[in-house]
Amino acid sequence: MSKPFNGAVAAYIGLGSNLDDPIEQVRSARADCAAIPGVRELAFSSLYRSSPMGPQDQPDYINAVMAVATALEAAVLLRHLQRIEQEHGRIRTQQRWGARTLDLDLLIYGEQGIDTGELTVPHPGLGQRAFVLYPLFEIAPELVVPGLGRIADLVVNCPLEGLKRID
Ligand code: PH2
Ligand code: MG
Ligand code: MG
Repeated sequence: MSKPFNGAVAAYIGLGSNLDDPIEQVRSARADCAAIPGVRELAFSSLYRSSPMGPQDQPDYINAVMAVATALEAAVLLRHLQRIEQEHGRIRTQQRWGARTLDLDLLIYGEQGIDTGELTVPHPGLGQRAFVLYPLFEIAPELVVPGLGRIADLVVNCPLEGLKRID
């Protein structure tokens, strides 16, 4: 993985989709994220397939993790991620953990712990979710997750739960 440019922060974005050609959703979302002004891609994981966490009456998910260098503040980056979700036809429903065309989660933003009403970083649940931890470990095996510790330790304590790398 290449290094962030001067003054930039290394951030990690979790991508997920289980509707409307999920592989293509994730691939094109990668390009959309890399095209955000003030963002540069550092690394992108393989794509992974997993059964849904949450309601089971929905299709399998495709997940990946992207590392970026960014000069944007976390809240501004989040706003761009929400815009891209909208552009991918994301419909927000009342159902928790329901199916979606595209989910972009700001997983980690430098060393920062952020907890405002709209944004919690590191992302809650990151430490327990195989579909986040394994792709993250693939691209950043030396990473220390703020507040949670070494990614290598998190991964060994997280069962694969049927997660499969698909490329
Ligand atoms: N995202 C959800 C709900 N359930 N399950 C998998 N396997 N992967 C996801 O990305 C996922 C999920 C809501 O964000
Ligand atoms: Mg999510
Ligand atoms: Mg989300």
